Amino acid sequence: MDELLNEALAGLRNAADAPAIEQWRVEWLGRQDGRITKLLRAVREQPQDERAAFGAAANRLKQELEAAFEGRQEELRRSAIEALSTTSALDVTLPGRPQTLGRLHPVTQTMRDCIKAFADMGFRVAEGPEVEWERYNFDGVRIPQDHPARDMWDTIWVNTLVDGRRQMLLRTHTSPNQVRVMERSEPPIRVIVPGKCYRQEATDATHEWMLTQIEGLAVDEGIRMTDLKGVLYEFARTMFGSERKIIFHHSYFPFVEPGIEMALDCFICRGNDARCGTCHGTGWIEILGAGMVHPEIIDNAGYGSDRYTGFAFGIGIERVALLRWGIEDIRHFYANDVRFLSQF
Ligand code: FA5
Repeated sequence: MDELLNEALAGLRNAADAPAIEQWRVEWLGRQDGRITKLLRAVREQPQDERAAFGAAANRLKQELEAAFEGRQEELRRSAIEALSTTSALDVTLPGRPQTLGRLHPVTQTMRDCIKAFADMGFRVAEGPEVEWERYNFDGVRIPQDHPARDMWDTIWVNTLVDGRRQMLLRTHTSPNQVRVMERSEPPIRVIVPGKCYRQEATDATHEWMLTQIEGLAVDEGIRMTDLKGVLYEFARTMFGSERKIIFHHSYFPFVEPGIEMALDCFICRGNDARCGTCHGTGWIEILGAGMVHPEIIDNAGYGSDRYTGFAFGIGIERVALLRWGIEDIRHFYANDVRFLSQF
């Protein structure tokens, strides 16, 4: 057995790589035909009085070889790594590159917070298509062809012709969903519709060609302007706290009567810089348009404007995000610069 041990250990020392020690393992410790396995089987054939001693010695030998095998295996593994670090381009001592965790885009975060604010006031969420029909985006909200109000929204049209002319566009606002929601539901309605809109827009600090809006619509008996103002006040308080100043201006949109805009005080110049790129010297940053749904739209839905009234609003989510974090230029949002995005 001593001879066997020496022979086996010498063989193991000569095995210089993984295939070689595997071959050694099969030769010596292999379960079927390994030499030690055979030796253990031979215990039975020994004379009665030598059997116990033979068996014990054979087991000891097996254990010694198993331990030697594991040691050699580890030795080879380590020297293979060391060899790599000196002979190849792979430097195994370099620390790993940390995987940075992603997060939600600041506009998405703001969108979700806005949705939550309205959901808490009883609005449910609906959706509508980004590629929209002209008749929903414009005609359905009282902006027929050749009406000058179409110029308020510089439209990106889809080139496909329907009945010989372009009738599809990238929606310029979420307002077509006022009509879509009324088409498929009955009052009382309290709904918000979030989503992307597109305009052929010369970009500046507060204008992008892709923007995100949340449309709001409430239709019921007895809804009044004070309800609209209350909802918008509550929304502004939730998003900006009670310290920020809010102002309502009169405004014009063909689908509401009367129409208003809501603005917040300019966080950049506080109204003190006539050349401020964010508020243009007005001291106010507009975040939404709103008003009482035009009676004609309520009638077109078949509800009857003698009985039902409603309010609608369209909020610019990028503007809300600008205001809540004091960001000076809307174009940062879609420039894909991680140094900017990772701050939120
Ligand atoms: C509208 O889009 C109307 N549909 C809003 C409305 C809805 C009025 C319901 C009445 C009733 P306006 O074009 O003003 O209106 O846009 C609404 C808001 O979207 C603006 O207050 C602003 O916050 C945001 N917005 C508009 N254009 C841009 C732009 N180019 N980039 C970023 N935000 C914009």
